[in-house]
Amino acid sequence: MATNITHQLIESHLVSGSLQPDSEIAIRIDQTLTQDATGTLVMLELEAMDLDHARTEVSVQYVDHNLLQEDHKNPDDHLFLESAAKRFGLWFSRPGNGVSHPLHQERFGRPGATLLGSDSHTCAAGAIGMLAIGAGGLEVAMAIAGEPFFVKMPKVCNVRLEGELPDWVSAKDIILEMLRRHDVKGGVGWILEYTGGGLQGLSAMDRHVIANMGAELGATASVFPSDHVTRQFLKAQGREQDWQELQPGPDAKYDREEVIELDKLEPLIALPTSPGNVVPVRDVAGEPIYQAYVGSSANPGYRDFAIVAEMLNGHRVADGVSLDINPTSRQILQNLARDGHVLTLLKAGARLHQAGCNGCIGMGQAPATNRISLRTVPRNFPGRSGTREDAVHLCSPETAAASALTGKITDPRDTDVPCPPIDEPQSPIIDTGQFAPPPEFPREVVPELLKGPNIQSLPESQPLTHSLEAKVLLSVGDNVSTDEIMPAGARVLPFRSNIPRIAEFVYIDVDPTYVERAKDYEGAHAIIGGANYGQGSSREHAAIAPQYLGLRLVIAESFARIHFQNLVNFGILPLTVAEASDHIAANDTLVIELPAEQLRSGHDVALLNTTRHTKLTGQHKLSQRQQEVLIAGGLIPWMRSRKDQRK
Ligand code: MIC
Repeated sequence: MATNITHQLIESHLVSGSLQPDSEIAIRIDQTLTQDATGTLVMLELEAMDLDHARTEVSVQYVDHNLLQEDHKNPDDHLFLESAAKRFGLWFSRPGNGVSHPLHQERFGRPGATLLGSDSHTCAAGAIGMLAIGAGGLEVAMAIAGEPFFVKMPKVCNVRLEGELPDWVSAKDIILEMLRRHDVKGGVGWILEYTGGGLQGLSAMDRHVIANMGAELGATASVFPSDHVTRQFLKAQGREQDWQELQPGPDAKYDREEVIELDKLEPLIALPTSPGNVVPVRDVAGEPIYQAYVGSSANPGYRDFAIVAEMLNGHRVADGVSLDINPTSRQILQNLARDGHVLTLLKAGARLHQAGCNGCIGMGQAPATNRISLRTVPRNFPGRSGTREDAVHLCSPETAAASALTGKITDPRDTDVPCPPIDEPQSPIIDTGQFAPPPEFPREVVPELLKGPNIQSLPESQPLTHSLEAKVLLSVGDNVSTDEIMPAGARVLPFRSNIPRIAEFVYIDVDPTYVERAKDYEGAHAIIGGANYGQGSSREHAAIAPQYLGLRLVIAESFARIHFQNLVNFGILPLTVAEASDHIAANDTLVIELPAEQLRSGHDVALLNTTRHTKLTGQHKLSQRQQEVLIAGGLIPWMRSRKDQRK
């Protein structure tokens, strides 16, 4: 199978392992990206590792999430990150410069390279023929330090795009079609490789839209070929020299193949509260809306804003609708301004926000209670918008604009405005002014990191003891997202550098008594989950904060890839037990005797439910390396012990 693009990318970066699906491989990482909401911990981790200088080809620290400066916390973090970028030799993208993913694709991404990012949407860079993977911050810190990245070898699915998109249907509808077919866990353990004649009509930023939301399918990565479209994109960005061709070989083989006939697609929409709840827009047309929101890494391109402007040209948004425009980068904003689209949007009544993630992660622009918000963002997990009783629907910019015009959910094919042809500008304004390059001699420039009072060191974790006893403090259902475990939003995000404080918010909207109960209970505790536990974001806070509260064991039917690794990295044992909730309930006490020995000796782990006096068998899917990490109490103590052994 060596000739599909995915295998070409993996083989050229393989440090250890083989391409056997499900076995552990280690790959060399060329580039990393970190953003502020996860990056502060990464920088603290680099400090703990005493790193002298980034060992990658390019590492970039972006500030795009925590932009609201309500008090000292977020700006203190910005200064801390700037000092850390200088100290460790990273590029720094200043607050307001824009969202990491499109910026990275424009400025640094290159076909054929690997990218690891502490953000689940890092996979967006697959749009230009990169192997781009989202991971927990600690693994990105290791990659910055020059260590390889370990991952289970995924299977490769070929998604062939055939034909041409009809008017009013765009890239977002393609990825929503994938979510309609496979739901939020259909991609777990897979890399999706897109090929086919339909690619010709998709720009590099259209491909970004599709690759980005591969995260919502749970896929390890999404990969596109690097072709003349990619070359044109890099040329327009003044980086044609970074282009190289990347195509599947003539006999490329795949573990699975599927076809999307683009001409047959229609506008789609994901209903609350899951990106997998996809239906045709016409099924829900007519529902009154409160907000239409355009922007985020899921629809970041110039055309995604320009088409909205063209549709609104000469019109005004319906009374009572808030049209929120969130430009993804200052560069795109400048191009939209140059071409008159900003003025058109403002005249139509749009509210213009600064370039960044903003409301996509609940950092402002929360919708009113129970009112429908149509968003071009990637996620609509419960409460993620910042409003507990929210009703966020995910759709294309065309559907958002058509609905903003009428005030109700509207299939864009039913508007009386003509479908405007929009192309990406061939000679865009290029703005690199908000990127600070790494200094030549980092350590000399910033000997000490600038830490505001809200920045606290990471709590220590403990090795596995000879017997693990844990009381079940919470039982949750299927597809619980990290947004539910560790909420984001303007209220919580400012504590991303302060684990004791952010721990106060763990599971707050699911069970507001959990934190108090965990604190009152002196011993270790367990959580029972359903299928796809921990889907969504890469935030390691969803593991570290509960660990700080005493979580040592999670039993679920299955786990999302990044969260599973984050649990291991912070010494929390993830086990699967079939129909766990039939055998274990809240308040039961579970005991695992000699856990280290059991993990090392096979994939079955004997569990005792001492409340019900029953014996259960759990399974673990840990590689040998993951077992040792877990037994040591997590990745940091494991690294320390390896260092000590070498002395
Ligand atoms: C997200 O979409 O949830 C984010 C913001 O990109 C996160 C990162 C975070 O939690 O800080 C992600 O997906 O990794």
